[in-house]
Amino acid sequence: MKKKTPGTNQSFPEPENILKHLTVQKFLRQFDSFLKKHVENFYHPGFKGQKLLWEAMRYSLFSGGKYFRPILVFATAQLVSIKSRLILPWAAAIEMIHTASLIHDDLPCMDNSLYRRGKTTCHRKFGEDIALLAGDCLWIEAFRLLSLDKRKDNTKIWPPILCQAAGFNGLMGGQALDLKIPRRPNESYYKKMHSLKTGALIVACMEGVVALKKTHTQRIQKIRKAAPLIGQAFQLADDLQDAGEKEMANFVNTLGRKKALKHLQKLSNNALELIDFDTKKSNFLKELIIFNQNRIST
Ligand code: GRG
Repeated sequence: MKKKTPGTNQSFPEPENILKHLTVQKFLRQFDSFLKKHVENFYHPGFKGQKLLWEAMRYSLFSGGKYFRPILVFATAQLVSIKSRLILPWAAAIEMIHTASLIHDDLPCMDNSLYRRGKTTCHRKFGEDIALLAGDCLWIEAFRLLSLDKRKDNTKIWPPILCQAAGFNGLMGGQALDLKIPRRPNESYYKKMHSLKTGALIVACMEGVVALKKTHTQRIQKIRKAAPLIGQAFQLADDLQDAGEKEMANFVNTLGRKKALKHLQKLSNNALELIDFDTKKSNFLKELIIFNQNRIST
């Protein structure tokens, strides 16, 4: 079924249910068992502390996240014709870093959240000490996983991309900006914070795939340009969803829902235009961008 995307003259596949595609279902099955197998390997029976740590990591990793980032890795791999099994370690490492950041974000010294993904947060279930370690351990194990990849080139290509996305100029720097947010942040403050806190890891999802091609074709350049737009659009959609539910300082509450919606539409359309190659391979990434835009009811 085709649908006209609001604000464009282009027609893209209807993203009613992103998971309906058999190829995505197959990828998610592969991804889930790959991630589970990797995590099972840590298990060390007999000692309570390590057992709890392992349970806390599993509890948070497999707690019903959308897997937007692994799906984005897969969609990018489709676009540049890389087999999905080759990018499983990358998708898994990204999801581990993402989950680590959520565990830490929920801690009493940060957001002090009670629930995550509709379940009790990791620190309330396992204690703050074990939750802190579970977050730490997940991000260290993400890098170990990448270092185990059989293709030696990948073990050199991936870690710097992930360091950039998770560190000072990524998740952690963005979280610091969020913790010390001024009383009246302006638009550029939000843009900077979003691009680090959320955008950096989303950009990394795509960069870790296109970097394997080792080429700089016009197409690859366009995908690289689209990546930060998708990252910003994802955070904006998240803020738009939160704005109705929570009394909090965010882009939407500060600048107004109308402006935020317009901005989301512009970012999504620009990203769609950049990847509008005349090939079936780009359809899935397009659907993912529209899926994100449609998370919001206007
Ligand atoms: C330990 C790597 C590490 C980082 C510590 C705490 C921190 C620094 C960063 C937090 C960054 C953060 C919470 C960003 C928010 C990103 C975001 C929009 C999360 C929601 O993502 P979804 O909707 O969640 O994909 P699900 O639950 O579906 O996975």
